[in-house]
Amino acid sequence: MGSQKTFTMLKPGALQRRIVGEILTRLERKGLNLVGLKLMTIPRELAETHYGEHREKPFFSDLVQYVTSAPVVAMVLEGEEAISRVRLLCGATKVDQAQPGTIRGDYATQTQLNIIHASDSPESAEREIALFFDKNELYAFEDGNAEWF
Ligand code: FUP
Repeated sequence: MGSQKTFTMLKPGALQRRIVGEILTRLERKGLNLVGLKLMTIPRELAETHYGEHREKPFFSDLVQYVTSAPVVAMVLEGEEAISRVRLLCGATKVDQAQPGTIRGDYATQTQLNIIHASDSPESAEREIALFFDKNELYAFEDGNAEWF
């Protein structure tokens, strides 16, 4: 057990379908702390680097085209075992394997448009956070115990 940071991205379909709030609510309810958040259009080169492990796959160019086609919500979440917990909340990559109750299971209609990305290991989390966020865009989470809350 230990606190981890993980990179998560809501893909263009989440914005188009106006379900960003619902997905963020699920992540926050599970106790994950939001320490980085931005709306951005991903430059093609960044998308190709981010998904570099899939460069040879038949779906690579469609995937890059999709995630660069409109803004995404990029975020960094922090918490105990955040990497595996966020993956569990996301559900399986393939739409027909994503269980009901997971984000993909409840919202995704096609594997290629599966709503959300989340880092799958400590190495990918570190790499992806650095690709998408400058250090000064990340915040320390403050518990809501100060009097002005
Ligand atoms: P995940 O880590 O769950 O996002 O899964 P992958 O890294 O295997 O896949 C990255 C993205 O490629 C998926 F979100 C959608 C796309 N993909 C396809 O379009 N078809 C596939 O068969 C597998 C992945």
